[in-house]
Amino acid sequence: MNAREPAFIAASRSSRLRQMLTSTQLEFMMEAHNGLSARIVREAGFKAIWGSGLAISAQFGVRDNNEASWTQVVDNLEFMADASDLPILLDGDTGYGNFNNVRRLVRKLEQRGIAGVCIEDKQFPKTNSFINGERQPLAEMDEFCGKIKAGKDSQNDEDFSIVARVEALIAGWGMDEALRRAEAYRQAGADAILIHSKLSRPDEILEFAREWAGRGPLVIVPTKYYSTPTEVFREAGISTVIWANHLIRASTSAMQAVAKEIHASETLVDVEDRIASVNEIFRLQDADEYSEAEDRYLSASRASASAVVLAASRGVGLEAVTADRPKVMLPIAGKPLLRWLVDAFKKQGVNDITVVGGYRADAIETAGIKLVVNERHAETGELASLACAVDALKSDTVISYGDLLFRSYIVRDLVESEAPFSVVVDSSLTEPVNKSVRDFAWCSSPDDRGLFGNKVLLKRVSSELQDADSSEAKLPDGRWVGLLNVRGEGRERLHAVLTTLRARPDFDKLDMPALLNALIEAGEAIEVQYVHGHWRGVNDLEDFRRAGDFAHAQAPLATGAAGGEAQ
Ligand code: SPV
Ligand code: MG
Repeated sequence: MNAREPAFIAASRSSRLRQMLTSTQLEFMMEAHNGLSARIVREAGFKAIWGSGLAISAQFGVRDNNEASWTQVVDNLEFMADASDLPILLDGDTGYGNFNNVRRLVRKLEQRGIAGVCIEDKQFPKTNSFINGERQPLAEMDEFCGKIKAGKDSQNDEDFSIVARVEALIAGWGMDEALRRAEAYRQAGADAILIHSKLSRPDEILEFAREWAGRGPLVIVPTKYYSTPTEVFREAGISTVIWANHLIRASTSAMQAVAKEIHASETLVDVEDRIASVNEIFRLQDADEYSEAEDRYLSASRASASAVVLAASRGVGLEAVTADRPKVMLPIAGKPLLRWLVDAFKKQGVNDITVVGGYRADAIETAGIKLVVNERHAETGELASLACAVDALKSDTVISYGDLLFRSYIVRDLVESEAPFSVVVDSSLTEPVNKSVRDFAWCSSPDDRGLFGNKVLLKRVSSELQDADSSEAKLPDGRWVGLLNVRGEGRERLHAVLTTLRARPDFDKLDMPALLNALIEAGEAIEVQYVHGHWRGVNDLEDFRRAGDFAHAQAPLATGAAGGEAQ
């Protein structure tokens, strides 16, 4: 069983509707006309929905004259039944034809989980009872009884209900005719009688109820005699009251007022707080369930769907150009450094990008990214920033420094790696060319281009060339460029190691190499993807100056000097 399903088997919708009709207490049904309103009716606490012909026609923008075809109505009901688990009683007008159309209607309604149908004794195509009701021809009584019998004979679910609606009072045929018809319809098998009235007082309904004397459930629609206290219906022994059109009317007033106001004011500012928020719409659509399902079903098949970009620092050595922005917002060849990075990720299908800002996070452009802020950026290091984004590590994730430019194949190869952990190491940098070069990487074997494709593992990353713990001072095999891909089960292991590190008193000072080394110490294999140049880090003014040339060379149709040179 699905974990979301309740442990008990809930009564079917049709049996719940039947119970409402036959119960001795007064019950209520609220109109709905589409999936959203059906959900709203359920949330309001109603036990059943009236699938109003008037309201469904109106939301399609057509008249209540069978202008919408019966299949269009039934398709609409399917959305309503999907959006709400309440029983729905369809206002099936005259049954859309003769006995045969009623048979087919009942079967199709059952297939779509509709609990019952109400048919009225007028002729097809009908007109709403409140428009010249007295001019409308009634169906021949026996023919209508045949429709009821045909409907009852064709239902597979014994709880499916057919409600017979008597229009004799609407059409001016009098009380006796109304009672005569109601009795004939009861004997034909109707599960309840809907007695309709267009008077502003409930007199004829109450008289009918008295004469009817409890021979079967009575349903009423007090649209016109709305001011009658509900207690009067209860005392009259009515089974069910239908509030038949109040949601379509409520939404119409709201839409008219808001449309008029926005048109006149040419701004949204005055209406925003008075209408449902976009998030409320998402909630009614059950958007969270979609996100959960996406995590369950999509992430496994994606190479890598998300990235965390560490962008909290101002940039040591870049103070002259970062007074009003963090390093990642420095303009490189016409766009911010961060935008180059984000565009490169998006090009490889890494669309869910979380940027951890800190210094002047307010200046970070947030289009296409999620921004989280490490409020303690001034006194903390990279791992504290990463910890701010742990929620983003729900799918396969590339963790990246924010100050990188690279050729697109580097990210493509990284996200295609099957390993739980993989990093990019540049084998062209094995010596400290200047003080900003850091993150030297020692690997299980050097970059032997002849053995391209061989599995190489990371052994250690450090900014110190001399390894204090090692007896031999071996030259590094390259430099970690600041890209780590975490895939599949690697995510939980990274979480575990991060949790251990967080318990350390010096956690606030730890950087990404500390995480890589801790993973290795915990026994994790971190695969190395060697590159030879083809990337740039922006660590000082000199890097910043040269980054523009590199970026230009990556732009479409660039004629820059990227060539075969190791950029
Ligand atoms: C409907 O809601 O479409 C009805 C009720 O049939 S009434 O409009 O009152 O006829
Ligand atoms: Mg109707």
